[in-house]
Amino acid sequence: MTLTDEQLEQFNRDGFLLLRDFASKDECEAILEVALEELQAKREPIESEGDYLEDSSRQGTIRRLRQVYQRSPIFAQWMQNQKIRPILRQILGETPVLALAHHNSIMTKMPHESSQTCWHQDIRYWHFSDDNLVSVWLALGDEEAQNGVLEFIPASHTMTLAKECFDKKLYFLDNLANKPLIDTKVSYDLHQSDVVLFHAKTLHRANANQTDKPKISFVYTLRGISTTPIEGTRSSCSNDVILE
Ligand SMILES: O=C(O)CCC(=O)C(=O)O
Repeated sequence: MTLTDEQLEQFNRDGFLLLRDFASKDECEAILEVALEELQAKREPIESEGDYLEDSSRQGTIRRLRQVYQRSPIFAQWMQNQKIRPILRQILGETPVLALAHHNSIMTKMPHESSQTCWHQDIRYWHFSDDNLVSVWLALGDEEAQNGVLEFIPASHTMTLAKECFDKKLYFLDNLANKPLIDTKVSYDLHQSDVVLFHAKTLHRANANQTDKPKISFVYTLRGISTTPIEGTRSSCSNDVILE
């Protein structure tokens, strides 16, 4: 499967693209089954809401199962699936490589105990030779404003944003100066099997989960083969996988 010229143009213009019903129901259910087992067992490596918020009372609330490629062939299969490879090649303009040091995760938003994710660009804490990186988000259930669906700022991946627009942790400030840009935000309700592709520089955020049901999603990142991790940084700490 490949993107139409219009879809590719849309990705390049907006920095994100929705592919409805991209995965099969069987793929999603198989991923969900293993994800629920891993979540139930609280199998490390995990990022908790406590780590994230620097709040020890939320230490037990899982935010992300990390390094999922290495956990189960079911996860690895999804990340290596053949259907998406031509699309990734179109977007990256060259051979895609799984960049396993970062988004290689089952993401959750747990009811009542999750937090909002503030506006950010993923690239802020990544270290690569350039920013030719794209993430693949797979919805494993319904995602909407109430449980924390992703919101994006169109074209933010192409913008030069002043340092003053960000706080110390490099979150894009939700303030008056940034409001005109934030007001352009876009999001789509997602359903199981929907995929969203987004560029590593696209500003995005998500609400806390205000429903009674966990929201569970899969996210992984690819780099173009000539985009290399900087030696000695966290981005270089993985054996990345070339998808020929
Ligand atoms: O909290 C979320 O669901 C958003 C995840 C996200 O933006 C990220 O991990 O970069």
